[in-house]
Amino acid sequence: MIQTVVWFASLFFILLIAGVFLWVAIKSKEESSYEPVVKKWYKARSIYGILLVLLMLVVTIYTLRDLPFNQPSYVESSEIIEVDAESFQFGYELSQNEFSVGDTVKFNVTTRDVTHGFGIYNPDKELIAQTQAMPEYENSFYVTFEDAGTYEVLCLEYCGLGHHLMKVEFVVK
Ligand SMILES: [Cu+2]
Repeated sequence: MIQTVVWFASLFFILLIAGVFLWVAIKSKEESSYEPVVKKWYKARSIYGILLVLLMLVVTIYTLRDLPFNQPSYVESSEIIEVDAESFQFGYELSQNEFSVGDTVKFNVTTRDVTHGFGIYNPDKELIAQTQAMPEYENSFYVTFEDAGTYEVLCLEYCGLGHHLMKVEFVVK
């Protein structure tokens, strides 16, 4: 379905661009004064520019208003479970594979070889948290598990021929 839409949209825009080129080619033989054209379209360009800046401002504020993402969601007194997560070609090793609902876990992520991704998917296959696994470096983030079930960690960065095999599961009870 999407493929068909993309195909027709591409065809439409190709024909549109071809049409514009054809129109310009035909019109180029006509003599006319350039001055009013420049004046008119410079004004249009200024308005377009201002609208674009305003639009980008709105989009930026709207999409970044939740920053910084994934800040610790625990209260000072609550207990944090630290989990060491080591990535390698092609898999993961977690120091703990079982948690309880409500647990706040701090994942310390690193890699033995090349750079990998570390993305946690909840039982509904939604990405809930992710970071990069970098050699000789430790990236940490916090997750509080609210749903019981089997979670999956998948690699989000192409890291070699076995990239698609990189996966580890853990359980929240
Ligand atoms: Cu990987």
